[in-house]
Amino acid sequence: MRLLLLNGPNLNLLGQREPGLYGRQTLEQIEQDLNQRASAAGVQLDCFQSNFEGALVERVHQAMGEVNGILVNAGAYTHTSIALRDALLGVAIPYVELHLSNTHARETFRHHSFLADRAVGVVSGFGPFSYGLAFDGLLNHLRKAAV
Ligand code: CA2
Repeated sequence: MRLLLLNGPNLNLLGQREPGLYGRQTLEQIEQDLNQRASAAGVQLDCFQSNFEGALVERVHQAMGEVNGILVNAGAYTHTSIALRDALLGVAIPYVELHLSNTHARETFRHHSFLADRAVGVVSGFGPFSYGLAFDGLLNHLRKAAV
């Protein structure tokens, strides 16, 4: 089993700014924690972060035929990117959308997601713990589907 973790714009700043909103863990620490969870579960995890929409789209294309599932925190592109939605639907890889913050408790422009309606599920509001919850949810979904 191979999973891909995708992080979108500004998430490379995690741990350095706005700890009240996004927590104190850096993206590197979050990726390390998730990698530990993955190896304990016998799963291979690839991690990719970009501030560029096209780079995220291309990484999704690369995943086609190689990856069983995608964990995606698309950051602000969640609320704007039809291109990322089209890429995820185009490769037909099951994905879980996740957010550190509860986007529904924030500005109204964060309430809409271009990814959520076709996701296996959405996890939002648990800080860095959202990544672990999303990982468990996706893995459970994929293992159930494989039986
Ligand atoms: O809550 C989330 O995970 C978000 O995806 C974070 C995005 C935001 O646009 C989404 O609405 C919800 C913003 C990521 C910005 O990350 C920063 C981290 C540290 C300092 C500044 C920005």
